[in-house]
Amino acid sequence: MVKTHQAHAVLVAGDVFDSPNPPAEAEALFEEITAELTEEGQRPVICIAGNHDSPERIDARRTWGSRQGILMIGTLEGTIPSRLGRAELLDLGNGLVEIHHPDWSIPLRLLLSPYFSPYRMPSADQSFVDWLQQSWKKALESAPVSSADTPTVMLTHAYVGLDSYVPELEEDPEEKSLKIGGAQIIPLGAFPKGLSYVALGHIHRAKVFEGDFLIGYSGSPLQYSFDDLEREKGVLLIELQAENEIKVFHQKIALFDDSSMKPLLFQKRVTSYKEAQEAVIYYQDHFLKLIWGGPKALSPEEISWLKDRHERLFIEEGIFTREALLHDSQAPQESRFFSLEEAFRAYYIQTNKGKEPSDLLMEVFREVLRKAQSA
Ligand SMILES: [Mn+2]
Repeated sequence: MVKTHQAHAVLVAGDVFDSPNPPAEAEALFEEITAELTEEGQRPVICIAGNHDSPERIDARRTWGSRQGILMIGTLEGTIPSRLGRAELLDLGNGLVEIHHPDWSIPLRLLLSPYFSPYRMPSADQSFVDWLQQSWKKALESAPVSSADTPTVMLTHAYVGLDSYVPELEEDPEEKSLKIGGAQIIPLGAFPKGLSYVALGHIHRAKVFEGDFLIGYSGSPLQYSFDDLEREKGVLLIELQAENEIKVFHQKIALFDDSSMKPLLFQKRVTSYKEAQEAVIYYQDHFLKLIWGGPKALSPEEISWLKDRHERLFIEEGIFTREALLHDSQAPQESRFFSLEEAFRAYYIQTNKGKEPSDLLMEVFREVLRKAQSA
């Protein structure tokens, strides 16, 4: 993709990893991919930490990829390497850097603002947003004046809230929320003037806000959960043009247009056991969620048949209402769904993305049930 569209640089707005302590396998994959993206130092790859990352761990790689063209920033402390593959990197302070690449017609300024937990704020005298805003302003204002044709792009990981009620973005369920309590919601108006573009990370769906300048979430390039089924996964291609004034264009590049990439997840509603069996065979190579819409619940034998044939299968059973069951003359009087235990199990599966409750949880539930019934 970077080759097809001749991207000059790749910006990764976090999260880099899913956890503060990523497994070795994830780190190896990351190293492999970034190395491929840079094409031997040709194309800078700049990553900042997100809320899932350990800032210190990302910082530990600050100089690791300098010769290859990879810059990783976890915090605003510490020194910035002076090289980025074939490019020269100038540290202008407070997260502002300037990249000079021998093949580029203009330099690029980047305001790097890795995710910062409000718990780390030096003092409580200011609101988190005010404090962030001040640090961004400080970075831009204390830097030497740039030539008029140097664009400044900001890279940050944040939940952007809307000043006026443009439809709100939903955070993805598997993301650690940044909007609970409201302290970490960054209003669109908080971003400093003088930027050409703000590249945001955190929300899995692509979204570009147009105002004084563009502010955009590229969204995650891949699907990460069954709540993330949108097939329009990809990246944003930002084109910065400097001819007296800076023009910015953006274009959404869908990953699945590239034939080597396939969607990972499928969700399918089935209404008969036969349909469920067919889906399980057909979608062997994917994560599959079957939403069961049949007239009565799948039997434990049917469920185990399906699960035995698919390693990455999730089954979501609807809760059957008492009425629906009574109307179904086929339903035996002592239907499984009349038991509270089964209703709880079905509810659990429905609200936990197809995950079965653990034996321990079911045991606790039965215990509570016994106490309630004997009370
Ligand atoms: Mn995040």
